[in-house]
Amino acid sequence: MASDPRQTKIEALLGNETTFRAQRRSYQPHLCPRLAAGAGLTRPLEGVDLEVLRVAREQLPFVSKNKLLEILPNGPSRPVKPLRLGVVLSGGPAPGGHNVIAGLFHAAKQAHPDNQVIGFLAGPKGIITDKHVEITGDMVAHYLNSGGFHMLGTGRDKIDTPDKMKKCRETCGALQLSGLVVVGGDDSNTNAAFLAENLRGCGTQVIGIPKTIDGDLQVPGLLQIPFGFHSACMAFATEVGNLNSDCKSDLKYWHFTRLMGRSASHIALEVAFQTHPNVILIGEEIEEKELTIHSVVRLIADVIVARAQAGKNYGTILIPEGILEFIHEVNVLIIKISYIIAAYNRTASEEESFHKLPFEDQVQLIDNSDIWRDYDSRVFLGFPSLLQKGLLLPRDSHGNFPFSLVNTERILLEMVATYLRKQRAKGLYKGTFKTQNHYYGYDGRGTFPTKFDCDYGYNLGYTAYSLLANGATGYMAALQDLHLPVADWRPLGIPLPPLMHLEERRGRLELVIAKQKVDLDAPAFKLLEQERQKWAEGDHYRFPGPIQFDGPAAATAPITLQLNSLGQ
Ligand code: FBP
Repeated sequence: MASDPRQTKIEALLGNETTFRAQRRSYQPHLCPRLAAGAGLTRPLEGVDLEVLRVAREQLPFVSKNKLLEILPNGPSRPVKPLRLGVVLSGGPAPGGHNVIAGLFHAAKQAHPDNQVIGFLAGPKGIITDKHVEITGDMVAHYLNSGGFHMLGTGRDKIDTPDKMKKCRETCGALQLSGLVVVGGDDSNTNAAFLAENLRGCGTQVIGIPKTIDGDLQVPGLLQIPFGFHSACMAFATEVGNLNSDCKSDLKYWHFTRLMGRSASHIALEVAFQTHPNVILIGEEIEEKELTIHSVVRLIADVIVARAQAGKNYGTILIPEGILEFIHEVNVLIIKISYIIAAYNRTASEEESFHKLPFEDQVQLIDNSDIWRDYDSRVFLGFPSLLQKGLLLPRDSHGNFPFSLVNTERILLEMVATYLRKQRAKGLYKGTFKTQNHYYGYDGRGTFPTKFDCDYGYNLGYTAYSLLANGATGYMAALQDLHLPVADWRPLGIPLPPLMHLEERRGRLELVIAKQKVDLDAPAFKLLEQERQKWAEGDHYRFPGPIQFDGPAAATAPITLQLNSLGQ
């Protein structure tokens, strides 16, 4: 029967496929020469001192002996027997994750057509409960160069009990996995280190992949940035550039914009270079200068007052999501409340657990704690109620504070408005203060990857395969010299234990991968210091536009990374 052209047209218009996504699939990511020929050879890379803490040596005695590895192109061909490898996506989604799987899959198939890749579903829980699928060439082709973690899903489960570890061992043993690739941020790579130590018995090697849009998984000199950061920043920069465009046209709104990034302010810094806002807060600077929340409010208000005097009652303000952690008096309360909640929940029944209690009872419980001082109460009660409620939110399974759920931009906006009212009463402010508040976070981490992240993810997948094929375990795959063209990237295996330190989590010190904060001595921040006064006073807005995949605008890398590679 001849097809109905009207129906065909309707199906095309209403179908799930988009031209954009279909077009993206045709791009074959570029590989650096050291990986292009296959698994390659690993050899220790001398000259870099990686120290391991005693506590890491005690908890991870086997993998603590790992030496930094570089990967060289293929040496003499070796017999290869088929391998079965597992991969898990872990933590928040980050654009480029599907290309890590594609790189791992293609490298495995290139080495041996019978090699298999197993994908665990919904994050680490998929390993614990053995929920998996076999990854096929069709799946890889379908998801290539696309955003999100749809192929397998993700989750934040911490493998933190002997029972969970035993279940992981059973799953890997039953599936006869010779390798497991954990794609994740600091907490997921912490999981990877402990898995590597504990899965030796069943013959499963473990490699971590540096992923997080937050950009805080870095190793100075070895790993400049994790994958996903560039794409998320470009998605946020598109939005902020559009706000710049609106406020420069309509001349009437102050846009208070919060950007994702749980702790460090790498995202805000990158988006600032991409868009040139009027105000940019950097958490690490606030911490160094020991600013209180009221001085942060004043810092914003001063720019608003100065611009009003010049007749400019509009502008854009960038607020990193993790800023509260860097404001000392707020962070002290976050740490104390985390401790009190964890201590209380250890003995409370499920029905009476902290977050089942009414707000007033929660405050009372905190007030009664031995570690809570009168001073803490005064600070807490002096905060706007939005912030008070935010500080009590449930911590995640790793003990992290949920910064993404606190409307910091609204809290600051309201505090700035109050301050400006007082300034107006004193005759010091005569402007109009009309505002909009925005949050960009989940949208950016679900965006399509930039070409940079497509290539980066793909090369990381190949690097992971190479490390596994060469017998490595307890390493993070990395590529050096990301500021250069792909042809100059150099694949590495960075041992996980030297990246670990002790960190306060749920009131206890835990051995975890350390987050890297914005380096205030690096060129990028120094250049921001030089530029921002000009951006505050004038309208030097930059409009980066949407992520491109073709033409010269597609060939970009993070600005901060490029500035930092210039040296002082
Ligand atoms: P990862 O470190 O796992 O990549 O996740 C980062 C992040 O997107 C943060 O920027 C954000 O604060 C947090 O996850 C949100 O977590 P959740 O997904 O639990 O809401």
